[in-house]
Amino acid sequence: MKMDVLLGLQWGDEGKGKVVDYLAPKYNVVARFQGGPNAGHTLEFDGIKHVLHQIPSGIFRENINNIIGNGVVLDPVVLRKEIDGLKKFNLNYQKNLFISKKATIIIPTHKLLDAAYETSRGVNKIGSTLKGIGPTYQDKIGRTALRVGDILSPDFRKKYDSLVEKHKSILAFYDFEMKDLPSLEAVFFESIEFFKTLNLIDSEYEINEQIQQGQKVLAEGAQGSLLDIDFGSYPFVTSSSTMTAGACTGLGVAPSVIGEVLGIFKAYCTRVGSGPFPTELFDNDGERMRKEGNEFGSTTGRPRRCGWIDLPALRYSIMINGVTQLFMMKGDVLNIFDEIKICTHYELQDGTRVDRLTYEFNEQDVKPIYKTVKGWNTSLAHVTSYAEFPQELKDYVELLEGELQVAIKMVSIGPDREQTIIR
Ligand code: 2SA
Ligand code: MG
Repeated sequence: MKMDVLLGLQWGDEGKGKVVDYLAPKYNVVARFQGGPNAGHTLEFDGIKHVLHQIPSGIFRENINNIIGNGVVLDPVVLRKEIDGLKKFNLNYQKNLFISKKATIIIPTHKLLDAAYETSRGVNKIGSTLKGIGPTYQDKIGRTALRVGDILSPDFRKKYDSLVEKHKSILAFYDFEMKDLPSLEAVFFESIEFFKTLNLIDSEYEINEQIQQGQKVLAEGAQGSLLDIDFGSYPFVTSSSTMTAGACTGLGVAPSVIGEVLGIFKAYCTRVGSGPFPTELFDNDGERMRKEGNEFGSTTGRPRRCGWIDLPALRYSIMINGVTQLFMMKGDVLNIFDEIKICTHYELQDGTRVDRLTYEFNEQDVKPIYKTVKGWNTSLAHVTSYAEFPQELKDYVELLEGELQVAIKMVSIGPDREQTIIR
């Protein structure tokens, strides 16, 4: 009895939502363990496109229990909107959505603080989604946060007011405008009333009991390994543990219970927000990639930075997560290129070649060293099996697999559930 973990191996937006949706029938439980409304997991089926932020991607299957774990930072206002957005699908979320009482709550001033901190960083801004993620995790670690269970306490308003007082003094220090606060608070407290009607549970018991009963659990990661608070390009990271270990602490599941670790990566790279990105393309190829891949933030709409695949970065993510299976997404986006580049090493400023993401690596601009391969340069619209792949695409997949030393079990060649090719 194991819990599988599904993670993004790059900077997020690898296509995790699509894979969870595809794999969901194999699982009884899908659980989110970190992040919050900064995430945007896009699902497409039956001609419908839907973006989830905080709700696990198993929500569209009625026999799957969806758990929002203790490691998540949850915005009640966003949650209410998300649930409203699901109404048209006739889902019975009262039956299959459960929220940990130990998850942390994002309050309106967390969002204001996020903006105040970003403004104060000037040119060194993180590129935060401004959803309040960093300040909320700060309060969690600082032991001052509000948790979901607190909303049921008669003291909730008191606890809230005391936290807001602290936030206001910080906002005043940054000279940050607070005039929107009363209207934000009105919506927040309305959403809290709605929140009380949801299934609030001690999800660590639920999840461990499900595992013991032989139910199959999938932990759904958000963002990506290269945005991890410890191993990402600090400080240009998100504030949570986005790796396999984070699934243990974010759900209350022992490391010995981890089964397969499914690593999701794009056939190229994207990054939204600031920070190092060695293979980033600033030329027309980058622009074409963005257009072809529709690379715009699904939460903020920001254009994503685009570049070629980065093997040292992928190897690093595979190592820190113990990845056992790889899933390559958006292979079809590379259809437009005559030649495709694969970064195999980096060259440091002193001319040495490395293939590791060391501390020093993050501190300087490094030059990517590429191997160039021939592209397939043809549409994959009618491809339904691996055997039908153009030879160059097969070569690309097999080359990556050889370099990464982990099997690529699935290649996605389009957004629809049907365009998912199993090897
Ligand atoms: P934050 O808001 O504090 O977590 O931002 C810190 C950094 O983490 C990045 N980040 C993300 N990167 C990719 N995708 C994310 N989700 C959305 C999406 C993002 C969007 O699916 O497209 O819509 O812009 C995500 N969330 C956080 C962020 O860019 C910062 O670099
Ligand atoms: Mg996303």
